[in-house]
Amino acid sequence: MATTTIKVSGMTCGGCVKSIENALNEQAGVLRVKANLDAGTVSIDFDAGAIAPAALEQAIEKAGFDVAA
Ligand code: 9UX
Repeated sequence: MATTTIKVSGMTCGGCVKSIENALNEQAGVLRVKANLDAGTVSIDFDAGAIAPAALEQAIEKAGFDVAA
């Protein structure tokens, strides 16, 4: 298992948090998602053999949020 923390901009309310968590939880290989609204970060536990970190970022962007560098 791997863990990554991604900085997300545009995550400004509890609804945003839910949207991002839902988008990530839909991805095969994602085990656990925890978004931190105050910090603007999303921490994700995932199976590195099943999904690449870039795909996690793409799922966030597809949900309408920007991933910070
Ligand atoms: Mo609340 Mo977050 O309307 O986009 S869901 S700001």
